[in-house]
Amino acid sequence: MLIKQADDIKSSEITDEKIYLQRRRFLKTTAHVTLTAATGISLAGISAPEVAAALSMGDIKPSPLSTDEAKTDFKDITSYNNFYEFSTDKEAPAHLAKNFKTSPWTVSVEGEINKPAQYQLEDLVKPHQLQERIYRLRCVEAWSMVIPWVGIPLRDIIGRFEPTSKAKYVEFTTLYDPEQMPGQRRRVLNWPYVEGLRMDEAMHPLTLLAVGLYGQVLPNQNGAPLRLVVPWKYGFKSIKSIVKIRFTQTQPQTTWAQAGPGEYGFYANVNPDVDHPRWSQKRERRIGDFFKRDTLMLNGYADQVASLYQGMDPKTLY
Ligand SMILES: Nc1nc2c(c(=O)[nH]1)N[C@H]1C(S)=C(S)[C@@H](COP(=O)(O)O)O[C@H]1N2
Ligand SMILES: [Mo]
Repeated sequence: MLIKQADDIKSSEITDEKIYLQRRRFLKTTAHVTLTAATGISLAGISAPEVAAALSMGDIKPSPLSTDEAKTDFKDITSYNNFYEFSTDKEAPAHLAKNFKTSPWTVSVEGEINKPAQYQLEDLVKPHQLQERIYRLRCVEAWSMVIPWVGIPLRDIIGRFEPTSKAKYVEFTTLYDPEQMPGQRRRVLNWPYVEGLRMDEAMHPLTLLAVGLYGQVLPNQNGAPLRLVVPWKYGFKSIKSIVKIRFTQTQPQTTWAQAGPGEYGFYANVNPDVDHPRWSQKRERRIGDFFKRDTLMLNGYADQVASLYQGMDPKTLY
């Protein structure tokens, strides 16, 4: 197997990287810590400050692209999940993904690029690039959350792969491992889960590759160790546990568009004026709220991304 050498890492980054690795390792070996920290009950033998230090990813720069809306509770973000590889039940992934093995993690980068390679996660994501981005996430099922992600803009790593002029789309694939992912033993979806973006969407400054949330390593149920976040699109575009990134000339065949071509399109832009065939998309329930609220055009990111879709009919290219 060809492993990409971390030849372009400056020595100052190595220390950061070590700390990041140590924290990943620590979290892996103490599966209960995350929940413990969230509930405020300390683990036997580990003091509260030690837990806090272990969970913290260090100095993560807050991004000006964050929303200042109230964040959804950590407990809700990590116990109400859509992760069909584990279960179609929203409470189940938190339990079923507990022992999911996320280290070592290799991402295969392929297709229309000059530098195809198998990257170790630590070679793709440099700790000094990490930022906190607080984004709204709007699920196609009409609920939403506000999540403080830790990640790096996808565009910051795409450049290193040197896409050729033929690269028009980027396709992402989730791990296929029915031994570890019990939901994959049933054909509820066409496994592995595949998602895709047009190149300009992938290169947009808002598009994030997340490795954490609430200042700590991504919980397994939220798509550890590497997950896409595209805040102006319905949640299903934000693919979890990515093992492959492929640059293509033609539009990728995405899992949800295959499962229901009349219901889930390739673009999946949040649009209150385009109903799902079986329900309205005008309003949404923010998890933790009692009353529903209006869904915003492009999930509130229209100023930044509406220009990407100029001249496209949102009803046919949904
Ligand atoms: N591989 C994979 N990625 C996935 C999903 C999934 O089932 N499998 N569900 C999607 C859907 S429908 C949503 S709304 C979000 C939910 O992310 P969260 O559980 O971190 O809130 O993940 C998306 N990414
Ligand atoms: Mo979703």
